[in-house]
Amino acid sequence: MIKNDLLNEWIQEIQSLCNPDNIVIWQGTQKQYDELAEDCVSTGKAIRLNPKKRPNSLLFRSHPSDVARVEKRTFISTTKESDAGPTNNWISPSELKPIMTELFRNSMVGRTMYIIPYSMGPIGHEFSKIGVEITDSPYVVLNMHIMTRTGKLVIDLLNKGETFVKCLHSVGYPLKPGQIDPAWPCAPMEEKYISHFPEENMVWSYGSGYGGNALLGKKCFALRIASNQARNEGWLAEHMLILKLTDPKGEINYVTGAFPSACGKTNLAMINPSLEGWKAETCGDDIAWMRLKKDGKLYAINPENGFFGVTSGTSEKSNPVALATVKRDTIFTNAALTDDFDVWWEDLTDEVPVHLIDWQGNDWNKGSDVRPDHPNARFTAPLTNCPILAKEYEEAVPIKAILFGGRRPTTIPLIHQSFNFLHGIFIGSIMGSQITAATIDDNIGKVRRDPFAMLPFIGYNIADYVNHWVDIYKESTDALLPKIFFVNWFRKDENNKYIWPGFGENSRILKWILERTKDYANHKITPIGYVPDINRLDLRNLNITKKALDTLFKVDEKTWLKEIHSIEEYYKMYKDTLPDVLSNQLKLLKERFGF
Ligand code: GTP
Ligand code: SPV
Ligand code: MN
Repeated sequence: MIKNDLLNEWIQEIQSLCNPDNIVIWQGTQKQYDELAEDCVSTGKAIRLNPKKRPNSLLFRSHPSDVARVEKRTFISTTKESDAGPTNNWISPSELKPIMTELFRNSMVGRTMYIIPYSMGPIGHEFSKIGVEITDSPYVVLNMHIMTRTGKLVIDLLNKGETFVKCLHSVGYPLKPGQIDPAWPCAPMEEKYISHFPEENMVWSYGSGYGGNALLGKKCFALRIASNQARNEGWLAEHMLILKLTDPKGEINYVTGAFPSACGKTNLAMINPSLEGWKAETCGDDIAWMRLKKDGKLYAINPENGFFGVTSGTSEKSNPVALATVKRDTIFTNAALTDDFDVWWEDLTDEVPVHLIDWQGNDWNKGSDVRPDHPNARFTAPLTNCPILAKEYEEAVPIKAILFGGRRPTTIPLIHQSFNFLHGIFIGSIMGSQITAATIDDNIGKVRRDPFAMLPFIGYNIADYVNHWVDIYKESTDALLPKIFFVNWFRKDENNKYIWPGFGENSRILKWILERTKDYANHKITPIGYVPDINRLDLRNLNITKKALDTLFKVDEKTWLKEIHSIEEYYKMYKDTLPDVLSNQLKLLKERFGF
């Protein structure tokens, strides 16, 4: 039993509402993990992978309707609609709570209810916060065990009366007596609700078992609820990787990067630099909690304890570090299964296997026109499996540069730097990117604005969010704050092929960025910001044509005139709440172009 009155009252309330058969408190031990994993295998929910090839690893297959986050069914429930703002789905708590209460009523009949106390951030760290997830999904329990810090030390904090974020989750599939449980129970789309009540630091998630919909410590708490807490408490909760870089002279710098879902955070966080003498180490790959310290610098920490990474595109060539990370102790979701009980996904090997079992459990033969893995198939692996995990991964580290980025086949150069922090906020606000398979959407591939890579994750009004960045700026100075950059690894040529080789070659751009943080004269001035002077970019041993380079760094007036019109259209969503910083910066941009 946990000795925390608030928690116990809540557990009792949920128990009588959801009516589970059993209750288990997650103690976070390896033994408990192994037993639950075995239980999932013996009940057909998971497949144990070949222990000789991939020790202690499982494969889960989700229901075909439940394969990614569902933004249409994600809600910010505040008393006032204006507190959710123009980018969020809003329902008032007084309307939403009765609907969801009826869904949760008896939703855990025939199931076990797990109580998972967890810490986002190292247990007891000044940046960290506690959450408790109640769930009826053993898949969620196993994943939360890897993705967060669970166990006795967290329970000790709760025993001392520590406050916590209440996270309630049910797959929404109660079992009648004798009814057989499907491998991946979930509710139909229109019954799914991923709901946030920031006024109560509470999350209610019903009907989905997948990723960010269900592992509530991740996007729901560490971004949507935490962004709210961050605004109230004067810090930032961001969708960012944290990377440690050591240059050939031994100088250490840390950078963060905000790219939308499935746009390269994990890959940059695990970069294997092609530039000789450079060393990269991972601090975090998806979320950064950042605070100004007394020295005026911005410090970042990774609140997570694991990786929930995209498998697609991950190979020995593109990301050997990720492959080493998932060698063991890993949960795979929606990858294909090989004949010798290992996993396979698109691009893993040049040689495509002759026969596989696809992610839906069907036979698959080489040459088939459907892919055997799901495009949003994922791995869940502990941070400590990462061979290049930075020794400071449990510390807050000072950030020299913030990279924004997205998938833009046209318009945006490979790299440009903002003139200053406020201009950087503008660049963050206009970020665009192609929609990826990380969310269920009919428009995959279409470019949409995804400000700060936070469109689906800002837990409050976007105008207040932008102004909060300005408030952070006002607490410090340009000289001390990180320099802000925009990268685009995804520019395409007329044959629809990526122009830039990406991955390890991105180290060339990182080198230029760190030089810029020291004001080296390695740049050219353009109306949108500083771009590299090609002669000062380290392109040694890189096979790239002059034509490709020209395209990668081109700031084309006609294209930008269109882009500016598109930004003006987009900013209309703010109505009369457009932050001054954005209208000022847009005006300056037009002046620089002479438009
Ligand atoms: P989330 O976990 O959804 O937040 O995604 P992420 O931002 O961590 O993206 P991730 O690093 O997993 O990359 C997503 C996809 O983009 C993978 O298929 C990668 O192989 C591909 N990718 C990553 N970096 C690059 C790059 O530099 N160039 C190219 N062409 N593809 C990349
Ligand atoms: C993302 O979509 O940004 C992810 C995967 O990191 S999920 O945890 O499902 O949100
Ligand atoms: Mn992400």
